[in-house]
Amino acid sequence: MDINELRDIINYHSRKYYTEDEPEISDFEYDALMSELKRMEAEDPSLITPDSPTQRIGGAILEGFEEVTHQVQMQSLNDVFSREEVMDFGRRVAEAVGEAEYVTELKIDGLSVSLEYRDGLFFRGSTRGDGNVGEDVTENLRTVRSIPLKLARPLPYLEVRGEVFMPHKSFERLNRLQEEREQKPFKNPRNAAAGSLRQLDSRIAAERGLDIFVFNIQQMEGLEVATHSEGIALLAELGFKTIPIKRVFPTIDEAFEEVLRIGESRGGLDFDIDGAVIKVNSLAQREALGSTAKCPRWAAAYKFPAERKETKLLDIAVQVGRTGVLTPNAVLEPVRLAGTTVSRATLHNIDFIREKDIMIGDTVVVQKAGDIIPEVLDVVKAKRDGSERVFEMPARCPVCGAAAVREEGEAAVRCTGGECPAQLARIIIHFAGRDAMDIEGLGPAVVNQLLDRGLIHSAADLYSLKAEQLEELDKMGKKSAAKLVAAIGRSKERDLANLLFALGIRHVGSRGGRQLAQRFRTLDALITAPAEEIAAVEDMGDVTAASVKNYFAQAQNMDIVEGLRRAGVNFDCLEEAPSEGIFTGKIFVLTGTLPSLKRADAAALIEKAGGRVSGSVSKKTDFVVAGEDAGSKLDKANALGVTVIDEAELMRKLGVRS
Ligand code: 3BD
Repeated sequence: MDINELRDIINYHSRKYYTEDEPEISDFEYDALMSELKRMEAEDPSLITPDSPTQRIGGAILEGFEEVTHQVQMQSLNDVFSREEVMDFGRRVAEAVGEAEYVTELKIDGLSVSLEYRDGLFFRGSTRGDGNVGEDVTENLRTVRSIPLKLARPLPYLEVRGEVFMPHKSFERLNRLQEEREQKPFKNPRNAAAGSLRQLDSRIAAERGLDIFVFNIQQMEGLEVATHSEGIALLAELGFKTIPIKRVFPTIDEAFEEVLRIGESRGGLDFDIDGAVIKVNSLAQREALGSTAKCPRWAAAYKFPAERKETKLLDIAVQVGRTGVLTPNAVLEPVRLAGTTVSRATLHNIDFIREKDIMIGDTVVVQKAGDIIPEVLDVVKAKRDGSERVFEMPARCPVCGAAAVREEGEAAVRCTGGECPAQLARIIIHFAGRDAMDIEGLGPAVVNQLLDRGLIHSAADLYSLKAEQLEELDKMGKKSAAKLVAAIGRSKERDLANLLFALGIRHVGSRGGRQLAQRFRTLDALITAPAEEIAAVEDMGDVTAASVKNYFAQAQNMDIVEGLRRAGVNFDCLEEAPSEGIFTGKIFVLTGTLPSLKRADAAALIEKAGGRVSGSVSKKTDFVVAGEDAGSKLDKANALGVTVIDEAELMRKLGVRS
């Protein structure tokens, strides 16, 4: 088959599946077509086109996001909270333009983005930012399957606006994965979508299952429409997943009735909405109504109140979290709330319980707002019958029995047991993680068994495990036991950067581990380094420095370090020291378009001379290299008094004649 034909066929089925939710072929058939396309493109990469469905899996890794100045401002919406306010809105419209037709839309709880197409091809996607300047997130948006890379008709230019969101299904899968990787779960789908859109590595964004509803034409060349509903119909025809518009309402009262219906049915949706938007349909009337500073006068957003219910607080269960924090959780008589049955809710911390005077047996008010996790809001004291009991936070960790203490100025009560199984499992799973020691096959199931059977008491003990011991574990055969022993052995060769991250020092992430390794070169040099020297390293500060010092000051941590040393774990930075040159120790930020150098080339030149290129301007930045259309990074540099130079100046410093 001709490659163009194949691509069109896949794009057609992709649209059927992701945009219209009406697949015509099975996943299996779809995958087979994709494999064939990948094979053909691999054979001759010159056949890859920007609208190829293979270009949606991500791959580009950015240093930071470029700024995008929106040609048409991305406006805000006026919020209304009651029937009266909606009617006031309708009256103001009628006074200005007479009778008007309305449409009612769901208000998706996501993030607003702009999508731009030139000659029918998607060329840029950006966040709303402050409405005037946003960030270029094209690479991440390209991975959203419901965004067409090529329009059904090649308009010269089109800019549309839509709301990117994470469907509940994707959100639940993501948080399951976060848990498996021992990473903090996202609080709600909105935060998860925001985090995904701001990934510098688009492969991560690609895996997050984002979706979009397009709701506005910002600019269009080559076609005209007279009403919003026509505009939305046109966008659907062009291949977008559009915000559903049921019908046009001849009066504001009827539009508001639809708002109430939306509110009642919202529990049944696979995504979060936080309200409904009422809009005037005629574009001529919109023009006549105009805008205030930020909001059009022709639209109003009705915010739904968060759903709340009363139920009985049966008990308070204390959980030991992954960081050793003891959290009180409400055990509730199950209630239906915003579409799900709720039997657990957070009580935050002991201060909250005391402040609200909440007792076990009380009737409490629970709320499920934007967040998936319900919370106890308040107590209904009038419903007490005298059988209620005061709750006390346990003085000992319910898992290991070690003292549970509350640090000065913190609301959290923490388990102090350095060997608390609840924490130890977490620490060791983290130690084995991909960015840490990368021990494949050492997941939660294995770690828990090793701890339960007393085969290990710390990460250092992993290195004395024998294949015969591992074979005894559930679901572990001879082969996987041998593999695991080999993986543990290989981890001894990991870089100091990975080891530092693996140790789980508070505030030291994988990036921080790398910075520390690069700077101090050996673990022993870091252990003896004064706090000021640590704080001076890029990405570090006083808090991290104190945390590093504190970590190595603890006897049980040094026991682990010594255990690792005895096991033969590498304590050195293997990565080459950054090249020495006139820019050694200097941090650069690139912004705007340089006259002749590509960004990557400028970065390479700087790094070759020993400098580092960072994505954002801070007090630690030494030079900002600014080109044409430099935006907020330049402003920030000026505000912080950072030296700003141009390409010519950079070349002079490098001793290159231009
Ligand atoms: C939605 C503005 C107008 C084009 C301005 C009328 C405020 C977020 O589903 N229509 C929608 C949705 C949002 C919209 C407009 N229609 N603006 C709309 C919207 N169906 N969510 N928004 N937004 C989008 C915002 N975002 C961040 C910060 C401040 N405002």
